[in-house]
Amino acid sequence: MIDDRIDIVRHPRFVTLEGGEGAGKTTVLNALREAFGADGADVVCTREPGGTPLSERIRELVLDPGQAPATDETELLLVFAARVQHVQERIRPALARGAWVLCDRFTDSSYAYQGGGRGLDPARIEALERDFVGLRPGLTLLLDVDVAEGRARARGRDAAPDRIERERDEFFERVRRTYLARAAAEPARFRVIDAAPSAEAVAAAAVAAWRAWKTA
Ligand code: T5A
Repeated sequence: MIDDRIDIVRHPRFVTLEGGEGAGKTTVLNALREAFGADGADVVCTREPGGTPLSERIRELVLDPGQAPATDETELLLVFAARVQHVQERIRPALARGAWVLCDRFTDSSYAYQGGGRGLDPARIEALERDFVGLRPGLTLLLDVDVAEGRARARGRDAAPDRIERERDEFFERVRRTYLARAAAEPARFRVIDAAPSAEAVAAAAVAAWRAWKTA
């Protein structure tokens, strides 16, 4: 049998932001976009699930609280379907033309939420990553904050909680533990940012971590 699986390759111009609910990724993404621009870099900012018209429609299915309950496996396959489209249609072409890609969440979210949160076997997630994605970030900034604090921040926004935000605290504790375990296992790729201080301080720490990594 021919093994046509793709290897997982880290790309140095692919940067991702990860973290639990309300960690401040959106705030940090805006600061990083400015910093990239100030350095004269061509940068594509995008998010997951989403980033292409089809992937954004899948996002609606995944997060819609009115959607009939999905099985954990269906949820996993939906986020990967969105990711495969996103990688092929948007991320790889941007990297190929020399741009940086800054993405709010990527495959680490699947390990944290579907693996840690839902309890799915990480080996199955890795099989999907290897067979259909084949790409890892050069740098992942993990914004780490206490679950209660992050959830309080997320609740402070106007938007109603989505399907995943309605999960219990224990779910998000497992998500956090999974993220921290992944960061410990891949120290060359991850930088863990303490997301407890003010939004401005967290954004400044994230920009400094990116600059230090870029020049290392
Ligand atoms: N998902 C995603 C999966 O389950 N599997 C997958 O594979 C993928 C890719 C996506 C959901 O999908 C799940 C994970 C998620 O549940 P999302 O919109 O990306 O949804 O994720 P959320 O974490 O829900 O996004 P949030 O908008 O809640 O969090 P952010 O972006 O981390 O936080 P942000 O910047 O919007 O800030 C939230 C609030 O806190 C304030 C902000 O002003 C804002 O009001 N804030 C701070 N307040 C005090 N101190 C700070 N340091 C603050 N930083 C921000």
